[in-house]
Amino acid sequence: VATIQEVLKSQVPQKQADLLALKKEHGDKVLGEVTVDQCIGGARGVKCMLWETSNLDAEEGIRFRGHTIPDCQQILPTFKGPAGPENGEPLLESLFWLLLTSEVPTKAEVDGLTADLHKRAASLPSHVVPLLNSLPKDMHPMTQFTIGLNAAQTGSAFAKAYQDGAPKTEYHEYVLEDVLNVVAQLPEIAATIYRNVYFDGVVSKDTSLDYSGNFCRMLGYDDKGFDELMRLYLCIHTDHEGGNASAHATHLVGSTLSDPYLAYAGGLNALAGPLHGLANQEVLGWIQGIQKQMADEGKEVNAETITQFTWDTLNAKKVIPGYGHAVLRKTDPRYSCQREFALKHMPDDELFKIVSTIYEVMPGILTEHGKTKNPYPNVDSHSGVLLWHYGFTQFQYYTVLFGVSRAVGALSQLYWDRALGLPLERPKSVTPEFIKKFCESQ
Ligand code: AMX
Repeated sequence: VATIQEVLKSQVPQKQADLLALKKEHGDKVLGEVTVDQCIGGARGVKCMLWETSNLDAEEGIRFRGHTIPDCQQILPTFKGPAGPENGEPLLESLFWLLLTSEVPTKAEVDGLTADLHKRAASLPSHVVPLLNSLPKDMHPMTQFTIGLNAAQTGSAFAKAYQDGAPKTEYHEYVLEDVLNVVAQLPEIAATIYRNVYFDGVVSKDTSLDYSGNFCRMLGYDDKGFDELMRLYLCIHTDHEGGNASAHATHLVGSTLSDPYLAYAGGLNALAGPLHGLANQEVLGWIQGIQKQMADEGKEVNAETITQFTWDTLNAKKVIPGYGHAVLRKTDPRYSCQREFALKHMPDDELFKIVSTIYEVMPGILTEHGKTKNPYPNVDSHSGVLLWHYGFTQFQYYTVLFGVSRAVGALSQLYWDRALGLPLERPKSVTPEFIKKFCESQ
């Protein structure tokens, strides 16, 4: 059975040659132009970043190495073994393999990766958990998460190799070590925070399970339904092409040859913003806001009262969390697959019914409001209600789960950034005076 390191090693020379050939043949072609609106408006739609692992289509949504989420549910190995929805959701390790190598792994290969990650988890530096234990319980879990990951950076193989004078051509070998170690170590950092903030601080492992199952035990959940949810959750949050803030931040920081620990800590800080990953906590807060107000007013939460509450939010100049997207123009397939999961496992859940009613009315309201380019729900609109169903109600923590998953996509790409020798990222900025002068001279 091949290891992921062996598969990657055999792929690197060809990929390097392919990229060189692409540059040589097409290096001077124009991919697009940049308007003043785009320059001022957050570079929306500007094609200026290479990303291997996934691609996002505005209508169709995400493809991981060319595979949609429903494809992945058909072809990737599951906990029970062979691929296929009858055997449950894909394993995170299966998707990790696919994102890194672009190949669909066998169950034996995935099991090898699971065992390797369990082994690597034990190398979390011994000062990290005591440091996490010392943090104030009211510090936001995402802040604790980046502190934990930054602290684990003392174990970086790449940082050491760089100091020891490793040649450029070998960087990616050390980066791969770090990428695997970070992914392996994040569950313990994340679970320690959860157990510290909300419970007794005790983290128990079960390495007879897969990555997600073991993570659930570490968080303190022992429920096969929740294990399956976590497998799906961790798969769908991994990657969303390169331009989103967490992936882009990881890529940018890594381009300075910061090691994968520091680079992904940058990604986590971006994920912690309410317009990005923190939206999953905001959604639950928003729904609770409706529930409380309606309870106070003796009213039901239904299409009519949700509509009123939505307008109140919009009129207060706030966004509706979980709706809208910078690229997508249709319902996010990550939303749809979570909805499928809910319909299958919890069709009568009260909160799910509220989320469904929101989905019925929100696109119409946002369209009438007339601002957002995409009135449909994104991934964060649905994830919280599923967690809540299994008793995971500490929604201030939800973005940490997103962060465990996003590491897999952002760091798979970071491996290829170094294997392909991609350079320091450094776009050109311009002053308002420049724009004015330049445009007036046209
Ligand atoms: N509610 C209210 N207004 C919204 C809105 C929403 N859900 N989504 C967009 N708008 C507004 C914008 O604030 C902007 O208003 P402005 O002109 O006054 O500045 C206008 O509509 C145009 O925005 P856009 O081009 O449609 O979106 P964008 O690319 O600038 O931003 C996003 C995308 C996701 C930040 C935005 O849709 C938003 O704030 N959504 C709510 C937060 C959210 O769910 N974030 C999670 C996204 C997924 C993820 O990263 N995990």
